[in-house]
Amino acid sequence: MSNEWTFAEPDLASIMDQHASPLDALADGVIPAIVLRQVFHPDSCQRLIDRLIEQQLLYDPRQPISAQFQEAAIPEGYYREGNKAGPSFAWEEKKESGRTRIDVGTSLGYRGSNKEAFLAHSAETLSLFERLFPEPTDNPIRLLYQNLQALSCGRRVETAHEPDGRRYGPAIIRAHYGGYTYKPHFDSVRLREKRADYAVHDFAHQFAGVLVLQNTCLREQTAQCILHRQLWQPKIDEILKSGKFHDFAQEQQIENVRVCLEPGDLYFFNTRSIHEVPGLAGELPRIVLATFIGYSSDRDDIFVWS
Ligand SMILES: O=C(O)CCC(=O)C(=O)O
Ligand SMILES: [Fe+2]
Repeated sequence: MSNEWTFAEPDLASIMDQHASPLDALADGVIPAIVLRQVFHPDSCQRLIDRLIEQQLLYDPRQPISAQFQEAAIPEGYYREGNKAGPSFAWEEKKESGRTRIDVGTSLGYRGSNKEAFLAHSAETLSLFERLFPEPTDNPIRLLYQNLQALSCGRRVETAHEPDGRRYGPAIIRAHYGGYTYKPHFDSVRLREKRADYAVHDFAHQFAGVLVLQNTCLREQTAQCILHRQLWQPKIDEILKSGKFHDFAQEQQIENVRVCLEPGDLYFFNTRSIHEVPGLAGELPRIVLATFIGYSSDRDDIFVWS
C-alpha cells in the first residue's frame, strides 16, 4: 500500500471505487480529506449569498457596516470550554485584528457553555433554515447530508440531538471578512471543549463537512485550507497555543496538503488533524456552509451539527 497522503476526489463514484469505507479512511488518518467537486452549482452559491445579504443575515463589505454586524462579529480563534462563561482561544491572539467572522446559525463551540440557551438558539436556527431553504432541491444542507450518507456505507445521517429529541443547529453559514484566519488548530467537543454533557461527546471521531460558497481572492490567490499530517496530542497543545506549529512541523517534517476548492466544492476532513485556513484580505469574504460530524465505526448513526 502506498503511504502517500492524498485526498480522495472528485466524485462519489470514484471515491467509493478507491475506498471501501471512506469515512473510516478519514477516521484513521489514511487520507487527509474527501473532496466532492461541484456538488452545488456556483450560480446557486451566488443566489444564496445574495439572499443572505438581502435578508440582512450577512453584510456586503462594499457597503458601510452597520452597528448590528459590528456587534455580532466574532473574533479569531474564539471558543468556549465546558460551561465556562468566558472565552478560550485556540491560539494567543486576543487583540483586535479587524478580521471578523459573521455566523448565520448556531455554533456549539461558541454557545455550548449554556446548554438551554444553545438549544433554544438551535431551535431558532432550524426555523430560519426552513424559511431560507423552502425548496428541497435547492438546499445545500440537505445536499451535504446526502453526500455524507452516500459515503457512510449505509449509516443514518441525522442532525445531532439530545436523548429528549431536541436538535442542534444542523449547519452554519460563516462569512470571513478582512483576511480572517484560522491558525493551526484542531476541533473536538471531546478533547478540546470537553462537552461531556452533550450527546455528540460520545462519538469516537469528529469530522468537518464544509461547502465553499464564495472564495476570497487577492492578487489571483484564494484562501484555502491546509491539512497537516499530525493528529492532535496533548503534547502539542503548547505548540499550538504559542503559535509555533509551523516551526514544529518543519522540524518534524510533517507533511501537509492544501485543499484548493472552488465555490460549489464540498470537503470532509478529520478535525483532529491540525488544520488552518490562512486568510487573505480580498474584497469579498470567504463564505462557507460548515458542519461538524460525529462518527464511530461501530454505530449506525452519524450526527451532524455546527
Ligand atoms: O472554513 C474551513 O474550511 C474550515 C474552518 C475550520 O477549521 C473551523 O471552522 O474550525
Ligand atoms: Fe477547524
